[in-house]
Amino acid sequence: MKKAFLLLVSVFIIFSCTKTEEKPDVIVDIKVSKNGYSPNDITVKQGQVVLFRITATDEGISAGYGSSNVGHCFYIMPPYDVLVKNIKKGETKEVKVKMVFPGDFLFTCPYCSGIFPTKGDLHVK
Ligand SMILES: [Cu+2]
Repeated sequence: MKKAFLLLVSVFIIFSCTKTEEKPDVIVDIKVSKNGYSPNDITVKQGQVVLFRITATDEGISAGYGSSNVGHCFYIMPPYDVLVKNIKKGETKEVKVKMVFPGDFLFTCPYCSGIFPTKGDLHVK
């Protein structure tokens, strides 16, 4: 029983997102609008805790489509699988991520990346 619990906990740690409450090593400020992310090419070091602060400078595509899909998102694709959603115009949202996986990753806005160039590259070296 205890073993099963420990296994469950480790599986949770491995597959849960890489969000953390640790102190950030660096802060990355990003703006997002229908023109995309700025910057859209970000390099951080593996092992660092990065505080991403994402500010939306326009309303995104979903204005008027109901309250659940408003604003822009900041989604780092798996294995990071970190999603900050509903960043409204003028609003800044934060997320702290421990950069445990090396490699090149995409970040995107699931709401509007099909229409606008809201995509970026995240390099973890
Ligand atoms: Cu968007």
